[in-house]
Amino acid sequence: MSAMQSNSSLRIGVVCYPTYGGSGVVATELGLGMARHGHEVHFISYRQPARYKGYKANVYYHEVSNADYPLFEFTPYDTALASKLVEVVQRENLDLLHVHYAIPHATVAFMAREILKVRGLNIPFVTTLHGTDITLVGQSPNFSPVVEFGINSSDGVTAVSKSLKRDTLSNFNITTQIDVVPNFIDLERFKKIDKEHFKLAIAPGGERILTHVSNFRAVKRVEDVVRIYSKICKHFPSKLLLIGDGPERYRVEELSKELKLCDDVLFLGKQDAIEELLAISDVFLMPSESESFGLAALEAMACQVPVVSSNAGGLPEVNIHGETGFLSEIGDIDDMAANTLKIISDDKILAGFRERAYAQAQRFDIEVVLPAYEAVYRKVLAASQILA
Ligand code: GMT
Repeated sequence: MSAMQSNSSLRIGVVCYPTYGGSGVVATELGLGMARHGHEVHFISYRQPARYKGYKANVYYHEVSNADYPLFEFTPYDTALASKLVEVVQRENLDLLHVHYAIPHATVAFMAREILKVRGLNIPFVTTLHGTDITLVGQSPNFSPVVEFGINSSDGVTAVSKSLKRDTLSNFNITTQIDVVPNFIDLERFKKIDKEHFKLAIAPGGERILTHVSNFRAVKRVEDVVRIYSKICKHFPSKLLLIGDGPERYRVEELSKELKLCDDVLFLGKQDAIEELLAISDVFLMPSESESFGLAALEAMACQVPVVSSNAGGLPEVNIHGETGFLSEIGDIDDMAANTLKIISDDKILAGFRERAYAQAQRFDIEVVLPAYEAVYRKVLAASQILA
């Protein structure tokens, strides 16, 4: 049976960053979902993806070794990855590659595809654009011509929101079709669970719990989170949980000290069981400068936590103003604080926001979104077999 037929299982190579970043999480959860749907999935990266733990049927991992040599001041990872792709595609007889985050994965996949062509093999690749590869890093003159080439050379391109598609079309000279396939959520894992004892330990006086999860990069504006909280806690008893780690953490800790909030702001660092912390949260704060989708906000909503966010990028496609939470202009901390107070000041109002946040999260159920990726794979395979 040919791989383009709608019921045949595929052998898919997945290239991603293995870290806790959004693109790595989406790549891993999607790969694992595809494996559950009967496809054979091969992760190819420099480390085992953080969300891929333990044995899973139909899932394999191939490590790219970082060949060190005294001549190299910068180890050529792109070359090592392309060589690994060539090796794995041939040995495992893969049908297609799906690369997440354009830099450098799209051009590396292009390189592998061209090498394999010379060897008589036809292997198409799909590139998923995630956000900062387009809106931030990809804009740099150090990368932009290569990013544009990588996108245009892909056999299929997906973007995680309409907003990211618009940004891609306006920032690059794009000659290929971009399909929008949103981020998704596993509602079996991210759900409201009873963690009352946990809540009591953090907020013994019944205070409301506000939560922020990110990689603490400047684009997340974590300082705004603390400033928003400093306004809220004057009006309503509450605690702030800051989850994650990254370059801005030190500055944010300093700011909390300066604002004398240390007793009520808890820095929890990187956490695996985010859903347990979301289960005790009342509002999720996401004041990002730029956010192609906002996967962390979707995870919160799946746990019935309303979201107070900026209106950056794709956030309005996820967080519906006045329904699942509120949107404000980037940097408008007064408005974000006022909106949070509107939600937390009344049990009934909070319950309504919780309900609607959960209903919205259900629209992004992995079981709804995964077939859209499968459709992109079939389309790309069909086109490449016609061209071959
Ligand atoms: O949030 C980050 O900075 C990590 C980044 C990534 O690519 O690893 O996340 C991006 O991809 C996520 C998954 O598609 C999106 O949900 C995030 O909104 C996006 N981040 C930004 O656009 C800043």
